Amino acid sequence: MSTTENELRVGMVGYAFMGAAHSQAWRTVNRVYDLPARARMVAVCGRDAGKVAEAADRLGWEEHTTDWRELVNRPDIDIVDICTPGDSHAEIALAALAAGKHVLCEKPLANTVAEAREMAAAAATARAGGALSMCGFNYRRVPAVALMRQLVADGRLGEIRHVRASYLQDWIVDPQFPLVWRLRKEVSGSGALGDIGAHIIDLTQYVTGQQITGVSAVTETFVKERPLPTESSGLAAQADGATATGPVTVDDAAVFVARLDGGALGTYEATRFATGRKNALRVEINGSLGTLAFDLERLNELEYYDATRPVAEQGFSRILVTESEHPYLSAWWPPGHIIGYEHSFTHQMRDFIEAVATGADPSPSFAEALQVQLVLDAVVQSAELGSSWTKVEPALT
Ligand code: 4PW
Repeated sequence: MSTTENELRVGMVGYAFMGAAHSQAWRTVNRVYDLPARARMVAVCGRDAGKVAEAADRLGWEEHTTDWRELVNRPDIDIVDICTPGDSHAEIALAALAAGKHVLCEKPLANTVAEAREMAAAAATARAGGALSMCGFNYRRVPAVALMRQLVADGRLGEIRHVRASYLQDWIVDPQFPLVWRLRKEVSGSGALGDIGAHIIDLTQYVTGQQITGVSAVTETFVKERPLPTESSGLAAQADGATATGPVTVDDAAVFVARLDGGALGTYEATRFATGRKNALRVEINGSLGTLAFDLERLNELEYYDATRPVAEQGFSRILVTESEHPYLSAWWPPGHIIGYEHSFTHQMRDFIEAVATGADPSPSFAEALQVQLVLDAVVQSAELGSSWTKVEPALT
């Protein structure tokens, strides 16, 4: 561990939505968890000098810079946290790994399989020199999801038959919603598929321990042209009021069926056109002995149907995942006190700090995130070929 007095000095690149979520987590993690090292928020990086200075002040970073290369090469930085759009993940991560830094990179790992492969290979090389890396699939760290995985691993569902996952949003239903970076392939790689579909791919594979081996997919771009955005625009952006428009170059929705290597069948739906659904991620697993279901809009709960109980007593029960016996929760509030979206990021930092401080391999590794990228790629290929069955390429070739 390359720390100063058990301190892990963090440099973060990007300070918008994910940067704010990560900052909150870095600020909170030391206060909640008793860890072998403390995170120190040394510097944040962004392209605009004025905005990054303001962000550093607001989010709690000691310093700010506009030069990410300088940041990743600073000797007083141990961890590089990448919260930029996907088009810069590979370049920053490769430079940081080459500089011997531990790297946390937002999902999806990259915009292409080629980039993801290069990143996974660099991560393996850097690992030999002691630098660790992890991809930020934060929903793995929701306690109810971690409990779901434990129950499946304990055999409580028996043989897994069905994996049913959807991630539904509606923030671009209005055709006047502007052409933000998430709608431009050259910046984001893909649309709903990579942004939210990647989460349910990772989550279902994490919970079941099974990997997707093949898919048949359809994708659609419902609104093909949109007004250009104002300079700063995120999930709640405004059009700039002018009449200029540009083409949407990503999918608005992706739907696919899949086979998993443990024999389960999967159905997946990722869309930004589910009117009324704001951030609705749902995963249901049906097994020979029972069913478990998770709904992000009720993230402190897990639905459980135990088919081994006497028939007269069967029925769905609601496990309140709020107790200190549950994953991550013993450090938080007294029993029964709920948590929210942002806690998943604090748990992510907890796990990454723990791994770096003890030298254990964090998960999801870049290799695991590459496998998700290969599924995304198979979905794109299948849709392009008219939903033809497309095998997921193996991560190791
Ligand atoms: O990672 C995802 C984002 O890009 C998030 O989990 C939800 O979808 C919220 O915004 C987008």
